[in-house]
Amino acid sequence: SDRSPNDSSKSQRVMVIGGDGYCGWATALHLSNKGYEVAIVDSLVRRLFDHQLGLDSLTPISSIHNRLRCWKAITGKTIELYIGDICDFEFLSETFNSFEPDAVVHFGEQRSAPYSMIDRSRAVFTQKNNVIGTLNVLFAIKEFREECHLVKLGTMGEYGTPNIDIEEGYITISHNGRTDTLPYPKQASSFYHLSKVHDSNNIAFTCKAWGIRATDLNQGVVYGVKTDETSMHEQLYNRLDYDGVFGTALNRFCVQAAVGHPLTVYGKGGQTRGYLDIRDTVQCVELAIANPAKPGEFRVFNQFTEQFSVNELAALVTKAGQKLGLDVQTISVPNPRVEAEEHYYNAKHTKLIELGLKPHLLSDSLLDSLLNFAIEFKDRIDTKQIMPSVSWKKIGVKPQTVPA
Ligand code: NAD
Ligand code: USQ
Repeated sequence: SDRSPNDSSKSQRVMVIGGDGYCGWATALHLSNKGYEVAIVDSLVRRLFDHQLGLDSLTPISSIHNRLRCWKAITGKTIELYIGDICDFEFLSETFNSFEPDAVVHFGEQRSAPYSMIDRSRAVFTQKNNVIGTLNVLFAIKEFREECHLVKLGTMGEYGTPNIDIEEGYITISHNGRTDTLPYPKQASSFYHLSKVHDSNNIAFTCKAWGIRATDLNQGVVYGVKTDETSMHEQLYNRLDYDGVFGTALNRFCVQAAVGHPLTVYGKGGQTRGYLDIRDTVQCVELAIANPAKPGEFRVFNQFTEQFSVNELAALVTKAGQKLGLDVQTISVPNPRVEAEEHYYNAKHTKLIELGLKPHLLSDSLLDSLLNFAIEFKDRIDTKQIMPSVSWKKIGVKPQTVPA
C-alpha cells in the first residue's frame, strides 16, 4: 500500500459514510489520493430519491461500482465498499469490525431542507434517518473503536440568522453576574436543519458521557463540481443537483443561466449564508482528520469561506453569464420557505483557517467553468424541475410526489 510509515496521518483508515453523494464522493477520492485507506459506506438512498421524485443530476453519474473500478484502474488505489443503511446497527457493526476505522467522516444523511418539508412522511424519514443513523455511529464507536475520531457534517443552518455575531459552536455569556461558555443557541428552520441540531446534542452528550472524540463541521452551502480527482475521468464525475428539491443556490443559478431560465431569487433575496467551493469541503475534512479532536472533546468548526446574499449571487452569475454571451434575467419567486429575507449575518470561520485551510474564493474563473460545465450538459437539463414546488406553510400530511 502507499501508506507512508513516517507520516502517521497518512496511514489512517477512514470510513466515509455517504461516500456516493456530492460531498462524500469528492472527499473519498481526495483522501484515497492522499494515501489514506478509505472505505465508502452508503445505502444509495440518494439515487432512490431521484427516481422517486423524477429528478436527475446535471452530470451523468456512473454506478458506485463503476466509479470505484475506474478509480482503481486509473490510480491503482482500492476504495472498499459497504452498501447498507447505517440505521441498521447489525450492518454498521459488521462494517466497523471489518474495516476498523481510525476516523469516520459522516456525510450519510438526508440533506435537503425542501425534501424534509414535502410531507409528514418525509419529515419523519429525515429525522429518523439522520438522528438514528448518527446515534448508531456513536454506539458503534463506543462499542468497537473507542479511539475512532468522528468527523460529522453539520450545517451553518443550525444557528439560523440571529441578530448577533455567530461564533464557532460556543458562546461565552455573562448573566446575573456569572459567566459560562455555552453551546451557541440553535434556531434551525426546516425539519432537515433541525435533525442536525438533534445530532449535535447527541454527539455533545456522548463526548461528555463516554469520552468520544468528535468534530462537528457546520458547513455552509457548497458550490462547484470539479475536484482534482473527479476531473480525472468522466466515470468519476460528481453529481450536480439543480432541481428545486436538492439543488442549492449558486449551483442552481449557474444551470439556470446556462439554459436561459431566469434566476430564481426567493422573496427579497437578502438571505445571507456562508458558502464554500467543493474543493474546500475536501480540504476541510482532511484537515479535521489530520488534526483529531481529543478524547471527550466536542469540537465545532464553521466550515465556509465567504458570505453572500442570494441577490449578490444572482448579480455575480449575471455578470459572468454576460461575459459568455448569455442573456441572464432574474425573477423574484414568492418565497416557498419561512425565513428572514433581510437580516444581520456575521459568522466566525477562523478555526479551519488556523489549521491551514487555503480557501478557493468564488472567482470569475470558477463561475466561468461552472457555467461552461452547465452549458456542456445543457441538453440534460429538465427545466420543469427548476421552480420550487415544496412550501413550508403548505406541507402535506400524505406522501406525494412533487407536482410537475
Ligand atoms: P448527498 O445527498 O449528495 O449525499 C448523501 C449520501 O448519504 C447519499 O449518497 C446517500 O445515499 C447517503 N445516505 C443517506 N442516508 C444514509 C443512511 N442512512 N445510510 C447510508 N447512507 C446514507 O448530500 P451531500 O450534498 O453530499 O451532503 C453530505 C453531507 O454534508 C450531509 O450531511 C449534508 O447535510 C452536509 N452538507 C451539505 C451541504 C451542501 O451544500 N451539499 C452543505 C452543508 C452540509
Ligand atoms: N434560495 C433562493 N433561490 C433558489 C434556491 C435557494 O433564493 O433557487 C435561497 C433559500 O431560500 C435560502 C438560501 O438560498 O435562503 C440557501 O438555500 P439552499 O437551497 O442553497 O441551501 P439550504 O436549503 O440552506 O441547504 C443547503 C444544503 C444543506 C446544507 C445547507 C447549509 O442542501 O444540506 O445543510 O445548504 S446552510 O445553508 O448553511 O445551512
